[in-house]
Amino acid sequence: MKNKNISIIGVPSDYGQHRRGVDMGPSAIRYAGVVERLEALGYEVLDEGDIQVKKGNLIVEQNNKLLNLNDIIKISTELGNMVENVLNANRFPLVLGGDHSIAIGTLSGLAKRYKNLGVIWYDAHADLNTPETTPSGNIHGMPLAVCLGIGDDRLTEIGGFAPKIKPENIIIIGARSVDPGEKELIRKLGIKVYSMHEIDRLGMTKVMEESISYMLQRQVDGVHLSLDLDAIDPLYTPGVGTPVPGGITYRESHLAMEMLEEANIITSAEFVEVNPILDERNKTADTAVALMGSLFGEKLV
Ligand code: HAR
Ligand code: MN
Ligand code: MN
Ligand code: MN
Repeated sequence: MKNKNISIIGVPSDYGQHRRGVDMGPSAIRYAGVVERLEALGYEVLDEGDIQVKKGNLIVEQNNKLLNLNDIIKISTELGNMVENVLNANRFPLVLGGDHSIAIGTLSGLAKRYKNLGVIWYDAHADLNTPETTPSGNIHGMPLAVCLGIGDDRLTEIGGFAPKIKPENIIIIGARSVDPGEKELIRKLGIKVYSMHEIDRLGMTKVMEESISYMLQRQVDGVHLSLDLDAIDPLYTPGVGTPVPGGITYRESHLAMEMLEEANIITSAEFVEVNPILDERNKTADTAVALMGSLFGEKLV
């Protein structure tokens, strides 16, 4: 990584989905040794602490297509400002979730700086739902659509402008649970997707080679890695709220991170959906930190 100064931002939010515990994700990742791991690689790591998130019982309303909207607006706005400040200090933002709705905040901060941002969305899901297509009302199924300016204005306009990113600058890797409305949007917008089918067929090496050259061809001014731990097979990351079998392996994921590091294209990252309550001995947070090791240049030998 070119930037040797990393700022860690924790976002202990579980407002984007129904299962409690993902708000403890940042703590679990810290316990798994993220700061020490990155410092050992020669980075100057500053833990900025957590974004303030109100604790309490989530009210699960029926027929609500935007659950916990107001809390998510508040968290996203604060996170966007924080990410912007970190970029202004010329530091690398490393955001720890929290459920994937936090990407709305991360991207709103990144988009202030990067006008042609590339996004690698490493996920079992496409997160392209809208209030019209959502099967759950959970906002963690919507952040990629929101960043494209599609969805409720109160979310798309966070930070004061929309859209944050262009459809042709996105690559989704690991998809295997995609809703009908999301499939339609992928086709309509021509979003590049390497589903599990393409990963099986081409192998991760080719998938990453193609992804890296695609980003270079797009002449992006930065690349954000949004890594949802459920992209990886639940064998290795059981501590996620919406596990889907048939995922990316542990080694394939390391290979992907190693290739991104060699290509030197990543300018920000977030690791989301770690839920310690559903986990086995902090395995998922350990995997997250191990993958960060590879992303930031750790070598096996
Ligand atoms: N697509 C489903 C929905 O919208 C499930 C989304 C699950 N999401 C995540 N994020 N874990 O990737 O509710
Ligand atoms: Mn909570
Ligand atoms: Mn996701
Ligand atoms: Mn997911």
